[in-house]
Parts: sequence; structure tokens; C-alpha cells
Amino acid sequence: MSAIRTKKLGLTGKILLGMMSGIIIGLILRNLFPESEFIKDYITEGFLNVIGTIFISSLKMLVVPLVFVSLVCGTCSLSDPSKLGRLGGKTIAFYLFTTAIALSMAILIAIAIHPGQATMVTESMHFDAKQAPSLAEVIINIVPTNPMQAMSEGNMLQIIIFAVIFGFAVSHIGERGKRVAALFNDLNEVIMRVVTLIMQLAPYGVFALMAKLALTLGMETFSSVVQYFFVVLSVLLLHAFIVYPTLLKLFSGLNPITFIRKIRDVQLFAFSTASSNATLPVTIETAEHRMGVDNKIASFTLPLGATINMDGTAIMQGVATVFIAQVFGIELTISDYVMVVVTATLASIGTAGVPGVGLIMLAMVLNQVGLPVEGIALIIGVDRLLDMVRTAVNVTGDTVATVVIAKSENEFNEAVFNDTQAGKVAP
Ligand code: DAS
Repeated sequence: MSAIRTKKLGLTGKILLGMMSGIIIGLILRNLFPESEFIKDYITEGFLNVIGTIFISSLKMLVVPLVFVSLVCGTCSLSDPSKLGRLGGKTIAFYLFTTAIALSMAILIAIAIHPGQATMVTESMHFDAKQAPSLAEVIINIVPTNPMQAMSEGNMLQIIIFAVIFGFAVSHIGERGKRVAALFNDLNEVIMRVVTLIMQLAPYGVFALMAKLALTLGMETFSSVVQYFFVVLSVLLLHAFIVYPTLLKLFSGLNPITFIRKIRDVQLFAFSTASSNATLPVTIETAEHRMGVDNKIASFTLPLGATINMDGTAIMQGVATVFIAQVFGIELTISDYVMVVVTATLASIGTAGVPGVGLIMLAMVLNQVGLPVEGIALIIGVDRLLDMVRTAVNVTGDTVATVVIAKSENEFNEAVFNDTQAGKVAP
């Protein structure tokens, strides 16, 4: 057990080392050679971009096969099919509950601190708002007309629906179904082994991502919207380290400190990649092998959460809406705030966990309450950094819900969570 713990600690330490050295080296290069075309072309957009993109692509490469195979395994191993309905209901209810808490907290704190000053409006502000899907389109688009196309496009909600139906069918063909299920379980183990191998690349990938970010994101960006940045950051940290541990303790009785220690790797991956989807392989491996969640729960709740549960994003949208209203001197009514909560919650359901999606959905929220979408131009400069933090909050919320639901369904090995029994960690 100590060997496993040392190995895990080594990986976390190496990732943190990669992150810090990337930021320091990036900032040094930016300050020593601020105008260097060589640095820009061959280091930032060259070497660092290549390494960082390959690392994120290697994680994303696993998302579709992992989600499909693990969901088929999870669904066909659910002995009582009616459990699927209860599991789905519990999962979606818990996700909506935590998102509503996140949004309400964000709006109340932004109103109290009042970060937006009317002096910041300029003529040059402009933001091309992409048309977000309507609720009806989101629901219709859930069912895939072509599962292969859904997989090639990475349409997560369609993949989830197809995998659940496929797995349900596997459990209804008797003995032959058992052979199919065994095959999918073996495939799942293979994919988990690939996840463990790719995790060894993390320190190098994280170094490249952080160095590129430090080289491109100048400190001057922050000065204009520093208050907005720190209001969002403080609500994100409040939600991650106060609200979630409280909910975990309340709904499962488990030790929040143990959870925070074990979720660290997942948060670092999410922070570095700014993508819940890309982090999904690590989230599932951690939930199953380090927290004792059974595959039949994790394979369902985590892919669903990476797609429909984005509390961190909702927090940004809540603060940004209040901030932009304040900057433009627009008074929002209570019903406007209720509309923000409903729209931001629905907006997060229909969007995949990829970098920057929260900002695109913010345009939908601003439209809904009649606020100028141009206001997004004020905050876009610091959004990448906030995207990284809110993605870490998103995956933390997905994992809290998964642990709570697994324990409530008795599909949870508390000995693994408390480190009194080794999980199935790949050697
Ligand atoms: N980057 C998104 C995610 O992967 C969150 C966001 O864009 O707000 O969860």
C-alpha cells in the first residue's frame, strides 16, 4: 500500500513541479524577450503548443471509448433495471441542486461586492455571440440518429444514451449477454491501463500548457478586471472547499479531508486542460480505484456530470451577469435573477466540457435577460485562467455527487476510500 501511495504522491508532486516550472519559465521568457518573434513562433506556438496539444489530445483520445465501454459495463451489470431509473433521477437531481447553490451564491456575492464600475464601457467592445441551442433542441438532440457519427463527433449526451440502451440490451440476452459483458469488462480494464500510462506524461504536458499560458497572458490583462477575477475566484474556491465538503459530510458522512486529498490529481488535470471531457479518464480512474466507487455508478454519473454538471461555469456566469449589468448601469429585478439561474442551469446541460464553452453559454444567459453581449469583451482576457479553475470545480462537483450516490446505492467500498484496502490500482 505504501508503494502505491508513494507512486501516487510522486505523480502529484511531478505534476505540481511541471506546473510551477512552466509558469516561472514562461514569465521569465516573457519579461526577458517581450517582443521576440523567435520565442513567439518557435517556443510559444511551436514547441510548447505541440507538446501541450499532444498531451490534451492523448487524454481526449480516450474519452469516447472509455465513456462508451465503461457505461456499457456499468449498465449491463445493474442487476435491477429499475435501479437505472432511480440512479438517473438521483444523479440529475443532485447535479441541479448543487448548480442552483453555486449560482445563487455567485449572484448574491457579486451584488454585495459590486465589482462592476460604469466607467469601463468603451466603443471598441464587441463579442460575436454564437447561437446557443434551445431547450427543445437540446432534448431532441439527445437521441443519436447515427451512433458512429455521435462517437466520431464526440457528442457525449448521444454516446451516453446509446451506451445505456446498448448495455441494458446486453443484460437481457441471457448467457450470451454474460459473454458480451465479460468482453466489455476486459476492454474497460485495457482502457484504464492506457489512462495510467498517459498519466505518466502529465508533468511534461502540464509544463508545456502552463509555460505557453504564462507567455501569452500578460499581467496587464488582469489590471482592468481584477475585481471581477477575484470575485469569481473566491466563489469558486468557496464552493470547492466549503460547499462540496459540507455536502459530502451531510449526505454521505465521509471524511471531506480524505476526499480533498484524493481529488487533487483530478483537479490538477482539469486545471491544466480546462476540459472536463479531457479529464474524464482520470476522474473515472480516481473515483473507482482511489475512492472505492463501483464502476456501475462511476461509468454513469461521471460522463453525465462532465456534460451536464458545471457548477464552476454557473458561478462564472452568475458573477459575470451581475458584473456586466453593473458596468452598463442596468438594474436587474428578482425575476431577472431567477431567469439567470434557470438559463445558466439549462445552458450547462446542453454543452460539452471543453475549453471556453462557459463563455459561449454566457452570451445565451445575457441575451435571456436583455444585457449587452458586448460586455463579454471586458472579461474575455482573464477567462482562460478562470476557465481552468472552474473546470477543476466542475470535475470536483461531479465526483462529490458520484461518491454520495454510490454510497446511497451501496455500490461503494469505504475501505478503499479510507485507504484500509488497496483499490484496483494498475501496477
Ligand atoms: N472548460 C469547461 C469544462 O470543461 C468549463 C467552462 O468552459 O466553463 O468544464
